Amino acid sequence: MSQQPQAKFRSDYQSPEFTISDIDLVFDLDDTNTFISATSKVQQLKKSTDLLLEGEGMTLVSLKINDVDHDDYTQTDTQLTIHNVSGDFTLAIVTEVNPQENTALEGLYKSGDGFCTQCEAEGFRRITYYLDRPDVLARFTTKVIADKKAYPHLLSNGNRVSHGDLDDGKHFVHWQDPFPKPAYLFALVAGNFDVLTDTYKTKSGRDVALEIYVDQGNLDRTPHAMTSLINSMKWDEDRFDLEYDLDIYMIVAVDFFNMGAMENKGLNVFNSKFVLAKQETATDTDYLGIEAVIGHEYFHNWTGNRVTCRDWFQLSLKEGLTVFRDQEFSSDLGSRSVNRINNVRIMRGPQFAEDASPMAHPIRPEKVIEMNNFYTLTVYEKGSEVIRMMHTLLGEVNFQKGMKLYFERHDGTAATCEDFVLAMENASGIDLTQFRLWYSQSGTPVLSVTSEYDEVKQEYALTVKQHTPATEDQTEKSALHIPLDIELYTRDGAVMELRCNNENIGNVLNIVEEQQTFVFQDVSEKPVVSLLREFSAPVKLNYAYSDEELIFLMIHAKNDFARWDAGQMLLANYIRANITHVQNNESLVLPEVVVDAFRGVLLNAELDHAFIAEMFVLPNHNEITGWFDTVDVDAIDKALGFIKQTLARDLKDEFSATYHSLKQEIYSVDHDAIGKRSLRNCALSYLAKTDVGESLVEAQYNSADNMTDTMAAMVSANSAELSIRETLMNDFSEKWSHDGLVMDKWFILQGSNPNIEALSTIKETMNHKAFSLKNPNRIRSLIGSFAASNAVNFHSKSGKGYAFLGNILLDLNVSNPQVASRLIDPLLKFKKYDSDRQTLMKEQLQRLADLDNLAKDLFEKVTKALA
Ligand code: B3K
Ligand code: ZN
Repeated sequence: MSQQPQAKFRSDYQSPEFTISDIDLVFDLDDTNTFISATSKVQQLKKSTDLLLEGEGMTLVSLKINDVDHDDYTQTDTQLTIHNVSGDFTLAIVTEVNPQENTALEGLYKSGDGFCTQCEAEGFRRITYYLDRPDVLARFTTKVIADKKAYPHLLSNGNRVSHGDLDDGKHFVHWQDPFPKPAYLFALVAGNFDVLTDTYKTKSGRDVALEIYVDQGNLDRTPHAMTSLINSMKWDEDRFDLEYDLDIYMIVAVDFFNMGAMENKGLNVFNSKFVLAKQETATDTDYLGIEAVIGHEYFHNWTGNRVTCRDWFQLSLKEGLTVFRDQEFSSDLGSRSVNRINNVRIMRGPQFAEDASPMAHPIRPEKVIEMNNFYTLTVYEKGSEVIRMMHTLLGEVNFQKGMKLYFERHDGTAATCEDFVLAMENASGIDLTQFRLWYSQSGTPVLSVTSEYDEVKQEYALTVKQHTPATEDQTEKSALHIPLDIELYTRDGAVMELRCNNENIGNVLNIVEEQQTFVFQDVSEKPVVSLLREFSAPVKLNYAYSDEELIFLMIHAKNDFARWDAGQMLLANYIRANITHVQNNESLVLPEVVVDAFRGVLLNAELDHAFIAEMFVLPNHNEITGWFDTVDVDAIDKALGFIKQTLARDLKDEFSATYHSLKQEIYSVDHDAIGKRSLRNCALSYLAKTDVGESLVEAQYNSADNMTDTMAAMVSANSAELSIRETLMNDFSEKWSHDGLVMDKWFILQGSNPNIEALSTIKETMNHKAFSLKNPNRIRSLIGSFAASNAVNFHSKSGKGYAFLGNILLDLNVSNPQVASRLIDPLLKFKKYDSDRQTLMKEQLQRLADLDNLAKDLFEKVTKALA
């Protein structure tokens, strides 16, 4: 390491010394020598006469102040300081960049044959020297010049104001964005696309042109994205009273993209994975993912773009809130319970794991070296849970009043998380003083609940203790304001009224102390309590439920989520017990009453198909890892395998009947059809573990007319290690090797192959013609799935899994540090494993730490982990 990367602290925030009100950009696009001229109106705001601009990885060609060459500046690798400037002036800078060589996919780069940009968080500084911070908002105009034949479409933010032909076969398009914006929302795209167009009439009657740009030949995979966009626009009007503001909304799908999508003003750039879908190529999960991500980016237009973040520490202001909005959108359009279940799985699995890792941070981080490292599950998903808790405490009406006030106060500006909470507080009159701690305290709180019934007094007492264990970033923790949603049931399954201090109360208890007791009156019999309904707070719950109580709740709880959660707790009890049995060489057990409870779910005709399928999804390896201080990888695997096998064996007839009764003759993607496929394929995954597995899986693969069913057959063959697996894998690869996006599904199966020879196959797979270490989707599919969801092989005692990942990380450290920094996460969690494994994992981290060109993305994580 030549120079150690420096951390920035939230507490050091200073408002800018200068600002920029307008910037005119001209791009002369070329694969290797692109010239960018940027002319900005600059205003001095404070005393300093040194204008400090950010900029990296480009050549400064010229610099003028008020049209005059200016050479009074100093330059480093990352900054340009222009001396002796004051008042209002015009700054004209010309820079040169090489998009072709930009494999980090930040700034301006080539994706396939086209050009595109990614500027969040700090990519604009790779295009020109600029005040690249979110609290500098400028009006942008952008003129894009490029060869007309190769790049017939030239796109940027805002409205197209002029276009025309130039010499040498070139042409230009001039764009103007009337809304002042921070540089991270800038975008440019150039290429030769097919376009799907439509229009949307807003509720005030304005027509908005909708355009979706995709690689040529992909038009038949765009209708679902368009429908999702139109649904998003309508939903935001109906639920949040928010209307779109420009005359055009464009989405471009690109194949080379570091994340899911980007909400650039009026010109979203998307990973093609979240745009392209048709029956033959996309699964139901893909369809739902597209709807969610299209919604998410669209909702950013208000929560992110109209009101942006003052500084990057406030990221959750836009991300937590926008995730909350997209979750609500998916829940309003589809199944609320299935959505909630899946969001909670992410919290309890990978988000809790992040809290327990060296990267633990509050949803509003205090200290950052590389901002891209903080686009995390904590900022996004836990951030959304924090918004959801406010929604729970305020109710929909007050919450919407809060939103309205927030926009009245902050539209067109850069705001803070505190601004948001204050708006919620002022609009509702509800005191959120203690609640604010959720923004600054990291870690997963643990709620330990005990209960006592007094038959004589007819009183039921719940004692709730909260404790947040220390995290690697923060040792001292205080009591949080936790909304705890509960319900009490009689033996017959009737809901009891909640009476405390002679008053009827609602379902949400306010936990604000380290220990609190709630005494409920007029409780005529010993109740069964349903706790943390809807996962009303992002906490771990400890309560000594008996099997009988959990089975009771699986049947009688009034909402689906509580029923599912009871099922999960019941399974958890036996997963834990069997892990211990494996370790003690005892025989494994799953009592008949438990199997019967699940049989009851499968046969319950009143339940939604999709919901039943969720009931049968066992907690995964990563979630279980979070239950222990030290993890026994092989014991978890055996315990999970045993439970799946036992349910499969004992419920074989029921699964079989379910499987055969849910066959659909005609394919459609409505929620009912998706639910049926989901349950049928869930049954298949269990039946794959029985003697009919090979034939059923083979028959389904051969007769499938859609990717959901094809993949379900392959996933079943993969996880049950059926002998048919090889045949199916070969057939699929022959059929789809021309299509990287479809092949990603196949790469995931290679990466997550439980067979003990998997790693050598994965290494061979890297030579597959559809694989490329340059493409983030391919890397994540093959290598990401191996490191993150192939526990037994990744954590092989030989250390070969770790070394393989280490080698890949050495490569990506140079070519794409952002992707490397996501991939490294499983290695950071070495403290969870036995000492031999710890040594092997740390060796790989040390190899990286020893590099003298370690990217700051990896530097931040590796140094934290090894500290
Ligand atoms: N705001 C972008 C994410 C940017 C990530 C930068 N490393 C997409 C989103 O959250 O909508
Ligand atoms: Zn977002």
